Amino acid sequence: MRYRRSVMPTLPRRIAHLDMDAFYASVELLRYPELRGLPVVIGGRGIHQPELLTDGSRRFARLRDYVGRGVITTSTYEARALGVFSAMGVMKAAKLAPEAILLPVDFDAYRHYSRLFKAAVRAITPQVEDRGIDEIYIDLTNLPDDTPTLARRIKQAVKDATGLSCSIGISPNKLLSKICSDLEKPDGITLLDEGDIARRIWPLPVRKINGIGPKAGEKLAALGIATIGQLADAEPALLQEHFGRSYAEWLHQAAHGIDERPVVTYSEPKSISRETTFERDLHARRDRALLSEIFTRLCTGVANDLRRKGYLGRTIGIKLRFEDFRIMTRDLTLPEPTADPVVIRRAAGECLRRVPLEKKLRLLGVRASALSPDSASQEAVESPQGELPL
Ligand code: TTP
Ligand code: MG
Ligand code: MG
Repeated sequence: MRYRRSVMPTLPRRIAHLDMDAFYASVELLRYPELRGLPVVIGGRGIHQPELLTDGSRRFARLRDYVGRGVITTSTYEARALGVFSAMGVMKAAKLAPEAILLPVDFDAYRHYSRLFKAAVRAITPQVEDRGIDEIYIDLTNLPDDTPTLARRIKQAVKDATGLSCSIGISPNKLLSKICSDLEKPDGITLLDEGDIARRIWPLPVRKINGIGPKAGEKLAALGIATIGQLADAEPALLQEHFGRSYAEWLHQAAHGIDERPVVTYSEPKSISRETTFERDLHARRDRALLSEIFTRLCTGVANDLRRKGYLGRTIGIKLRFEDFRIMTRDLTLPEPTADPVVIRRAAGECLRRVPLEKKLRLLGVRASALSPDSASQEAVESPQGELPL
């Protein structure tokens, strides 16, 4: 006997793509607010670090001072107005905008703000797909509010958490939303449904479709296909001849704004741990010095992992495996969450004292759980030194 699948009314999908505005440059402007409104380029090295002068002001490097083969990671919109964009050689950019400010790249800072903005959105909904340092997809379908309200709320949450602006595109799928988020940058909200495809999407160049790279773009251009609309009109047989069946089918669907891919969420880690199996079984007393060294290294490793991933842990635990393979765990919960290696080492040490250690040990592990995102950064950014807490 066959059962019919129960028919649930499915809501039309509402998928958002959020992309931070001039991301690396905007993070730098948080610590150097005096550069707001100026053409600023990120792509320098350590020697281009701003110099703090005795009167408290800073001296910044200029593009014209640059010698070398580096490329620009990004630029402020003021620099873009002068023709300076991502991936351009810095020396070439210096010809276009010699007076533009040049700052060195600080990936740790950008990763830190990346975690902050993503955590802010995840506090609104966990339906978030991470797509790299400055962008995410968000599935809004099952949220109760209307789409413009949600878009404003998400942008405000990102602003409150980071001080940064972003642009959001919302449509029935990821493909269209990715295109949309770029249409009204910076600080934009672009809503689009199927009825808008012909007017807003078809006039755009084919390269605006995520998945049509420089090579496919050139091949399409050679076929006289420049816009998404022309691609939508192209003969399927012609596309198949030049691109093979599956890519040709995808091109056709993409040009018609069809994309069924789901938003793939990633769940936050529940714990972060490090463990090691010893080369030979160790005795708690006789191998005390070595055990202590390994134990400290594990704690430092957990602390570093927490910091790198942007979490604090409140519960610290240990795991032991004895020579007879029995496993024992102990943990304790701290009054405050931490990523401090000294605090973690002390807590783990207390756990260890609660274990009888007559037998030899095969394995030792340290774990931090009850994780929370580490958002203790804003104060430091606003501190007079302007140093990021990294
Ligand atoms: P993007 O989102 O492409 O650019 P953006 O955030 O700087 O500017 P927009 O307002 O147009 O979104 O990239 C995000 C970050 O990735 C960017 O700030 C720097 C880095 N990046 C590179 O390092 N090299 C590149 O070629 C690009 C495109 C980006
Ligand atoms: Mg961006
Ligand atoms: Mg981006």
